[in-house]
Amino acid sequence: MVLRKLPGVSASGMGLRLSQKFVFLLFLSGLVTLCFGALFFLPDSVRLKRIFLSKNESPAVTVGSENELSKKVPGDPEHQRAGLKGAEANLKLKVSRKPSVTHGARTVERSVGSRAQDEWSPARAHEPAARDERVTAAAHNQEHSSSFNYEAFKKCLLKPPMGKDQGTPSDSGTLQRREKVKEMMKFAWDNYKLYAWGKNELRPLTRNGHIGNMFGGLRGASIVDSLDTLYIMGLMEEYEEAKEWVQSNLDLNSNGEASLFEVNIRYVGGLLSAFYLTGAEIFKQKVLELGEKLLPAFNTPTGIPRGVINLGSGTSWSWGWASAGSSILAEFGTLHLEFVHLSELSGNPVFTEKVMNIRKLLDKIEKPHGLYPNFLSPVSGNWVQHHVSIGGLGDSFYEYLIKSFLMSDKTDEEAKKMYYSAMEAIEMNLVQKSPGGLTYVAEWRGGILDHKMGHLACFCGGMIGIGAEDAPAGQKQHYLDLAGQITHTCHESYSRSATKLGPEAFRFDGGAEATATRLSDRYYILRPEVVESYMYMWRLTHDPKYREWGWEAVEALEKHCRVDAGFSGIRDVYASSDSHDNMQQSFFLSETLKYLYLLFSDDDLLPLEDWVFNTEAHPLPIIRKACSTDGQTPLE
Ligand code: DMJ
Repeated sequence: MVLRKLPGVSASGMGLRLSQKFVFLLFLSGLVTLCFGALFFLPDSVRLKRIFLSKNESPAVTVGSENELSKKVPGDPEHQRAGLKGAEANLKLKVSRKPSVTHGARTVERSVGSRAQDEWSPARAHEPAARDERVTAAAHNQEHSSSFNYEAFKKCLLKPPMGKDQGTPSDSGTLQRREKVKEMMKFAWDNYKLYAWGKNELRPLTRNGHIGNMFGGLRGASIVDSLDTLYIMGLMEEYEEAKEWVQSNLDLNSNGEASLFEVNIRYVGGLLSAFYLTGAEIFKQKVLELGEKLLPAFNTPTGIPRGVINLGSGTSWSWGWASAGSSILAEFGTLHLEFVHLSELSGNPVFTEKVMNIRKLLDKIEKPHGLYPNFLSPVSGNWVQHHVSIGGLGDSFYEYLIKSFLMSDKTDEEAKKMYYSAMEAIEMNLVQKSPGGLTYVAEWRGGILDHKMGHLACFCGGMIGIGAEDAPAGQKQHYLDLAGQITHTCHESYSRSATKLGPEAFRFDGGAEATATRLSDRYYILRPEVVESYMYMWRLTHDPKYREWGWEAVEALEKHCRVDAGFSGIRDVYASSDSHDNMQQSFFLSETLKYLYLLFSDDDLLPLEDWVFNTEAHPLPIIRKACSTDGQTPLE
């Protein structure tokens, strides 16, 4: 090769300069590679975040994609259960994985959200900040939790939790119905015990257990979810078995990815209730241990937790199906009741601080038409998408506002104010009357109404009912009427089907009146929301129709969902022959059967003057300031 001579530069001189440059460049790139390499190969790869992101930032790791989501059949239990399936493997491959469709949550929504933006390889090691916080909380809990005085707490209750006679109704017809519900619980429990003991749910057709991925490797969801139901129903042998399992087998040292929301409402809620009802120390010990493990989820720039947390490392992620790495209103808005009780039991304010921070942010942020959209960025603290719903993705946030007010012995004025202004906005923008005269709550997408109501949204009859008492002047009757009308509509969605069970979603357009128009909305997975509203409306009005409607539901469950080895959801409530989904959901034991049992009991069983139910129907006591925390000054 002939080198053309550059002016003033000899051939050998030019060669020297070129090789010098080459060596220099080589050195430079080596240096850069070394620096980055060192960072990546440090045992804690999270260090990168501390260099490139702000102090509390932890990168959004997306799990799943909307495209994958829409390929699955929503009624398919595998789809509903998909959750974090294959999470570990997929994350290692850095690919989008199956979405979380936490069927059990009111956050279930299959068609919203866009493919989330970033895909990160998550940190596998402990994040030191998370670890430190856990260690501090654990130390604090150990030091202070023994100061919670259970006997003093009991004296603070206005009435005995179990009523004067376990809520036994005086008329024999109602008693017989209640006995039937108890028998259903025993049947569901016995089969779970026989075929799925220690697993999360029973698969009644194949007679085996299901573990799933929602609980981050925790086991025994049906056991923890059932503790209080068994106790309330007086199934004491079964309750003792459940307690013994918690004592000997509930291992909280799992290392999987869990839905923060699901673990909170089922495990934290279940253990808290079991402790408050029975006083058994083991439940308090376990729930405080679990509460500590959830704390790192709040380590985001805003303190709004992400949806998924690794219970081992404390690292958290956003759901892949959630718009642009956002967090879900119904998930981060459904922690308040349990976290306040964690502080109450531990004497450690950190739990309350975390949820109060969420509350403050939501109170301050601008709301379109006074409405709360379902997706919020945990990084910027801004809404990500203007989809509003009192059903999936939004629901229990509203429920926890009014229940926080009630649980605070009506002292939490902020929760009260936020609840009633949210209700006003909902009434103004979402509440509709169908051509046939049915009142329903539509969904809102950037100002456009979607005339559908999900089964999940049917809880709001009960919620609006219990909120009526403290409504702004002159509105009490209005709210009671609205609660009654919505509960009536939800009952219609049941009575218009062949099975007398309601579909997952029903519509009010194209001539539909409370019926599902899409095949994919026709399933029923043993959900509680409709009977939940019957129970509250019964307590508030004593209108016998609510007990009749509850009994219709019992008969339909017996006819269509009872199989040889438990209860199962069905795929089509309009079909003349049943196709079962092979899943006995844990919320069937914790909620559906508990609400039915309470519906046929006297009001003094878990009186509403003393108890609020979390969104998984676990009763939590109202905190009376005079008796709070130190437990020293009980009301007499
Ligand atoms: C339950 O896990 C809870 O009620 C939750 O708030 C919503 N979904 C299920 C029951 O449908």
